[in-house]
Amino acid sequence: MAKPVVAVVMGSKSDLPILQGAFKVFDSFGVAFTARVLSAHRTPAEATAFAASAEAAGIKAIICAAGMAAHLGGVIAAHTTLPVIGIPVASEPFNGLDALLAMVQMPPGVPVATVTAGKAGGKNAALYAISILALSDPVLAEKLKEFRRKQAEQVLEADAELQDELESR
Ligand code: RP5
Repeated sequence: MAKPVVAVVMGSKSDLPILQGAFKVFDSFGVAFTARVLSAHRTPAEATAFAASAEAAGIKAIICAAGMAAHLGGVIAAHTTLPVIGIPVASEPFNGLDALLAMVQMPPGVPVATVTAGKAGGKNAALYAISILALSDPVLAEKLKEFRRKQAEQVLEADAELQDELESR
């Protein structure tokens, strides 16, 4: 098994469905990752110890998914200078607005890069982490460009399909 270069941290195992998209993206790009359930509130000592040791363990970016009073990204970012990417997770009663506001209100000096809320956030957080890794990895950079090319192709194919459907009405 390759040494993980990205860490995915979730505040609760209930956040896992959001992160399956991230795991899929990392697998398709061949990026080794580790994933942990660590909570800013329920296991603060373990969360901070993990953040403090991540850089020495070879981690280059940390993704944090959390809902409700989503302090996980902030707490992790407070204990490392690695890039931290936050995914706001929706929960009752405020549907993720609570987590989004918690993440985008980091005080100046300790940034958390907050991506799309919810399921799309899992995918985007992984792609963002890959774009960070790609700065010093030309093979990964080329894979990322290829991913964008394919994605554009799929949209153009869908558009052509729609034009055919409209013409044959
Ligand atoms: C947060 O509280 C977690 O990230 C999760 O989104 C939310 C609810 O956690 P559970 O009650 O499902 O464990 O810390």
